[in-house]
Amino acid sequence: MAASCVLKKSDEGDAMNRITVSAFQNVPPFAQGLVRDLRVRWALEEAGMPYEARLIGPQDQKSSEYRRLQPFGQVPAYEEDGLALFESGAIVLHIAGRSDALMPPDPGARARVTTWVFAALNSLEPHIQNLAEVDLFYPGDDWAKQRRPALAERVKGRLDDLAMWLGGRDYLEDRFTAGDLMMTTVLRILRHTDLVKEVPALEAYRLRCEARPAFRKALADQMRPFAAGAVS
Ligand SMILES: N[C@@H](CCC(=O)N[C@@H](CS)C(=O)NCC(=O)O)C(=O)O
Repeated sequence: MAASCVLKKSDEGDAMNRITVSAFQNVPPFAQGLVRDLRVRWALEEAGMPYEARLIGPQDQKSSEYRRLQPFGQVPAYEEDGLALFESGAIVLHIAGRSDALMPPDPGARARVTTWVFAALNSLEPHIQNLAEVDLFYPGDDWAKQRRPALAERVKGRLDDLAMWLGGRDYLEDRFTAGDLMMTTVLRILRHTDLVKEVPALEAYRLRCEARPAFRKALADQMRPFAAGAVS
């Protein structure tokens, strides 16, 4: 493991044995409830692992101290016992590896969970994110108007494929796992559209996962600083 991924003893201080997750002090309304620390908070709640949020702003994002935790200055970054991780998928899988609540003990079933986490992040999120960026950041631009139909078609195709997989089942596998957690947070990125609502099985799946107490708690904890009007 690269030295920059492991905090030295002298850096640990009272952070020893504590889990810390970075999150933004404030974000615009379109991003509230979508920031990717939600995935990590949710996983920790499902696993029953206490943590502290480290709220950061633009200056922190640029600092060399924070870049040691997250090379791109993004959230979430995760610190635990001298270990520093970034990338929400990697962090969720790390947590899932330690909790049956997110990943069953059978090796084959664990590999299936990993597969679904990658599917959410590689096969759905890029298309969904591209569409969301066009809609949210460039709605009036001619190039965006020309590009949007093709992006939306690609997303619809993926959503239909996912609904076909789900068929009549409640979760991607035979129970809730980290794969469902990740998939739900990816589907949420489409909340400014009706694309998920238009596929009733997927909408029911999203609502089923979001009804979990761990999700409600994680979401409330992400939103609280925004509601309090924290400034960065
Ligand atoms: N692939 C990364 C993406 C992280 C990411 O995009 N974070 C956003 C918030 S949701 C961020 O920090 N944006 C600010 C920036 O990129 O400067 C992950 O899943 O952790």
